[in-house]
Amino acid sequence: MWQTRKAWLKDWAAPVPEGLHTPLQTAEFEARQVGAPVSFTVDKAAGESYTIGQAGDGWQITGGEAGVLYGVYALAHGLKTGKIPQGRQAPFYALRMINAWDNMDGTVERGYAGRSMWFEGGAFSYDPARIRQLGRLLASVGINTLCVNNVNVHQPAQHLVDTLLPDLAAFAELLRPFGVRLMISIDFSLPLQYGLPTADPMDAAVAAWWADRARAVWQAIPDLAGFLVKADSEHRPGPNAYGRTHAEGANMLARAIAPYGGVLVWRAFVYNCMQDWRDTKTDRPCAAYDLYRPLDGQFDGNVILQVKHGPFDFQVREPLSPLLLGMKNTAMDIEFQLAQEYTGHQIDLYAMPPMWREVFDQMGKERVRAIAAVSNLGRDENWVGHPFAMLNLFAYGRFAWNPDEDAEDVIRQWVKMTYDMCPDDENSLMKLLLNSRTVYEKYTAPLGLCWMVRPGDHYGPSPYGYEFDAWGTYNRASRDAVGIDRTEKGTGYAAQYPAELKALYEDPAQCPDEMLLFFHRLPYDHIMRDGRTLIQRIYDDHFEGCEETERMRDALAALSLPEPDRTEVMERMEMQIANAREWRDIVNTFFHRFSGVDDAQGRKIFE
Ligand code: GCW
Repeated sequence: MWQTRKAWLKDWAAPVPEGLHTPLQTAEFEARQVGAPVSFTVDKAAGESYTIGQAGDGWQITGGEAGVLYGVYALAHGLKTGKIPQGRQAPFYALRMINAWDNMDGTVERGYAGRSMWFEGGAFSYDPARIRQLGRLLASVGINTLCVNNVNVHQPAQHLVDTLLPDLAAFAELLRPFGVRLMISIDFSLPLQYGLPTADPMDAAVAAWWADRARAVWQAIPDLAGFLVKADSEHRPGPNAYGRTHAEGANMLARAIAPYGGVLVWRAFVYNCMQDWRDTKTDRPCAAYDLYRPLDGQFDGNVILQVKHGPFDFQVREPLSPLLLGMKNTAMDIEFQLAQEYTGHQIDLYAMPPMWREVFDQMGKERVRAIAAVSNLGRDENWVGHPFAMLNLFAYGRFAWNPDEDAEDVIRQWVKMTYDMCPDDENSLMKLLLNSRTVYEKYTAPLGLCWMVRPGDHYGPSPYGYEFDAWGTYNRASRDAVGIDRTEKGTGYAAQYPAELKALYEDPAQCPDEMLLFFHRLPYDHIMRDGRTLIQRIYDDHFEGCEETERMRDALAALSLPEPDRTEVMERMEMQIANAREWRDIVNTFFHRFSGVDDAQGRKIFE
């Protein structure tokens, strides 16, 4: 049988027994492992919040039904890290979601940790003990909602709203004692599969059909959180086919589920994926703002517009999506991707907290009403493929609860809770993780240029792989220059930002280096703020990034990591070094061939 053997769950390795039905029962069970007496007072009105106090030689936790469970995990974590939360603790976002991209055939779209934990062969198929462990895993970092199926809804997942409802309900029951509610992704055109001639959202029969489905769904799972929809995006059906707006499409569904308290999460990841690369006017990052900004204020109260944090698609470096700053009258949530699709496939190290800190600092936590992240979990024994990839799930939970978290502090907490190491080792691992994103960024796509990955699987370099394709993903590198002018003189993208940011991005002398080629098309001899030329900076970053991966290996080898983590980590580190070399050599050769400029330091660039 599968067992938890590490992560911060290492103290919680005992199986979770059957027969727990409520978060309070789970809290009482978990409390037995704290090592001191814990008593609970449940005050329903307190919801997810809790307070931890000392009581004699033990502890007293007061909170709402889910709150006491969060409280017991916080207590256990606090005993381990030396930081027990003081005063009343409440989550900043009420809806803290994981979006699984699990398909019912058992595959996971962009999954790097094995097959689905709950689907196989077109059906629900799981080890209940592991699903209970999953509940504990999610609850222990405060995640309260799990969308179980891929936003690309393939058959038979369409039947989650009818014949699969009993199975879905049984699955929901397993996670309920952990305060985790389910959500499902639905296909906008579903009525067509059921004999209706149209899926037009303004058609009364369509609306009635959805209302009827919603009734059946919530009858089976009264606490279902809602529906998640990817519509008119990457060939998915949507309201556009009927000449309707996304507000009309979303509101029709929202009204069907409103009587049951359901939320309709509508993804804003919409762009022309059939672009002609010859067309230099259309600019994919503009797409979402152009589409949704005019609809601001038109969405019903239970619609949440889910916006990816950047305007492209989870690239190594992107500016904040301007939609997140521009929609003032629409409830939104921000979507992150824990699955490392463009950030190293859970082979290369890429700790996300520094990125999230930047996002929240720029956006302001109040701009969104909820938070979602694409899952990095799978059937692998260690859940996430790379033992350190667990940090991202842990940290996501922390930021979802409190978006004011400090990146370094969260990483340090995870290290402390995961490994028993001496303070020097703890520090060294924390620093390595904190820096891992910068290293990855250096050896991959330079200065905010996106899409230099291998098409399809998105691992490894292919600087021109997406250049003559239909996805709106171009760097337009030539003999003289590289990048796309997204200022007002160019595609106009920068104008989607508030004035101050627009001014910053429009001016190459002020634009942050890491975003320079996202906003500007520049010649290779452009002088950067530090005096280096653009081409030299590209070479330097690639050589340095690659050298840094070798230093990371040495630092990791010196740590007292337990097995099997040590072996897994070191094996993946070798793969990361090989990947970094490939990136370095291909990207440097690519730009050397175009520019004809040699490296000022005479390092090896292949012909
Ligand atoms: O980046 C793309 C991924 C697709 C994904 C899509 C999305 C689920 O490559 O695999 O589809 O984003 O977010 O909808």
